[in-house]
Amino acid sequence: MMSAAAGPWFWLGNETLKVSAALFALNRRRLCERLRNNADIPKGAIMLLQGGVQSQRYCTDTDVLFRQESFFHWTFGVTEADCFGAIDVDSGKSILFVPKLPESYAVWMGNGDNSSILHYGHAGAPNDKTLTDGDMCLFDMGGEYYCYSSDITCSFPANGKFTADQSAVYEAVLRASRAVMKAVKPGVAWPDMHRLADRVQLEELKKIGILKGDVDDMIKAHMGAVFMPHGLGHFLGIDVHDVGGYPEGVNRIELPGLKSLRTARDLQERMVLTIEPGIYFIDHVLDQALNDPAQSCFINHEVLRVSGDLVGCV
Ligand SMILES: [Mn+2]
Repeated sequence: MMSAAAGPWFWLGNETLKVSAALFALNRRRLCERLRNNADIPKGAIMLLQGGVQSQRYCTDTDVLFRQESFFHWTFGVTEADCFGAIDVDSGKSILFVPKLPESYAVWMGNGDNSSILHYGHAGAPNDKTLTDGDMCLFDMGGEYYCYSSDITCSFPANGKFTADQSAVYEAVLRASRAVMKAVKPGVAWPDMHRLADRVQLEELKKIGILKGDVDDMIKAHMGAVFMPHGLGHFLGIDVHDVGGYPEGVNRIELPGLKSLRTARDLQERMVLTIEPGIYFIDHVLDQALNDPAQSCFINHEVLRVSGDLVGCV
């Protein structure tokens, strides 16, 4: 193997093997040479390879464990799903086509900087960053028993001890969670629970000093979605994001944050939902807010810069 060669490599950290990207460049060169020496291949041939496709479990939004298609891996060494690759056989020039994902699709598992990326860290794109002192860890996980799902998200400091900033943000999220727990009951509208969590978190961020101004005005400016750009929670059942969120007559609320809710229904007895508020410091979301005068006026820029970097997510 061409391990530890110069240039980019695949590496899972610590004592694991570094595999140089040069290996795949070599594979492509060998492939082109063979094809050029093959009388059946015409001049000017272009080879197009399709990488492995990410699929979902039946009609759910749960990903099936992704593993790259073997020929594609040999040729390009790409771990991501849904790519294509083209190679000009004569020149050996290759082009990799990667799927265009919306900026907001960036996971619920990570550490350090990555923990504020929604849906980061799965088999296809493992969270391979080494935990360092001072990092926050976010685990979004759950066991399944006899096909019934659970969802237990937790945040904790990697070194076992919160910094003052981390603890303040953690407490803010905990307060939001407790407030919703107290208010939730049959008959309440789920979007109102999301709004409640937003309000508590904004009040707390104001206390911490990251935000300033009137909380009602912040809500009108959709500041909640800057720090919690996802829905408050979702139905749990045989699917982790269970069905029935938008039956006929229930419409999605097309507003920041609220539009991500997986249901906008009034709650009924026997419904099972997760309550998982969170505060995330996501660079591209914060940049948007900082560039929008209607939102940036609520942000204490200096405090955000310092605390945001230190906390990442809770
Ligand atoms: Mn969840």
